[in-house]
Amino acid sequence: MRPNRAVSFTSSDENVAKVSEAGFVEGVSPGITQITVTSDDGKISKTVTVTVTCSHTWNEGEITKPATAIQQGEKTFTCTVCSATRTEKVDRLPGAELIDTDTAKEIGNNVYLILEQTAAALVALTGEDAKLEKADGAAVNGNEIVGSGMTLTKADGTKLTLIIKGDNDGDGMITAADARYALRVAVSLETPNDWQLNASIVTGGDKVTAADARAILRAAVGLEDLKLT
Ligand SMILES: [Ca+2]
Repeated sequence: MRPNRAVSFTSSDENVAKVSEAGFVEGVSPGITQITVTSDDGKISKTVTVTVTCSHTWNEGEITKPATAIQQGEKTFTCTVCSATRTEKVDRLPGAELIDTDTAKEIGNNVYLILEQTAAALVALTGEDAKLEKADGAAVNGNEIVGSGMTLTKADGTKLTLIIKGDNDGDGMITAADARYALRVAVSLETPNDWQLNASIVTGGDKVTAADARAILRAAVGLEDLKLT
């Protein structure tokens, strides 16, 4: 009887899978490799394709999109073995219940409201321990309309700066005075702070222009509703 023919095994990519002298295949990392068995005299050769998959060991993940009061955030997990990624949604921050997401959006800690609300109504929405202050730190009377620049502090300490689009003087109403101020900003006669700037930009972009002043004036006389930009 003839002894078994001697053969050797090779893997075309040992970073994907290795093969032992006896022909046992061991996966190394996800990918595709060719395992070839060749007789020592070189006359006979056979190749099979081996696909190595990863069962994934996820890391602790990192925040790739921070949650805000308006939008969910995103957390991305990376497999420590094969570097594949997956994402999970992160809950919105406290304060979201205040906001009609169809008519408001948030940038950073500034919450943009465009609905007129009294201070009492807003505080009632937020919780009885919420505190509403004017931009200068003065208390707000419950019957006052919420104005731009007011700070809403929730019971948990979350602070939100409220902005009513078009209301750049903080009285909660859109008037010719707001339009005039926007025009003065547009021609560099005034330097707005952050909330005044945000309240004045009503037609898009990142600068106050004459178009913003015009839109605010039209809103003041009821010709136009200001939309979030
Ligand atoms: Ca105003």
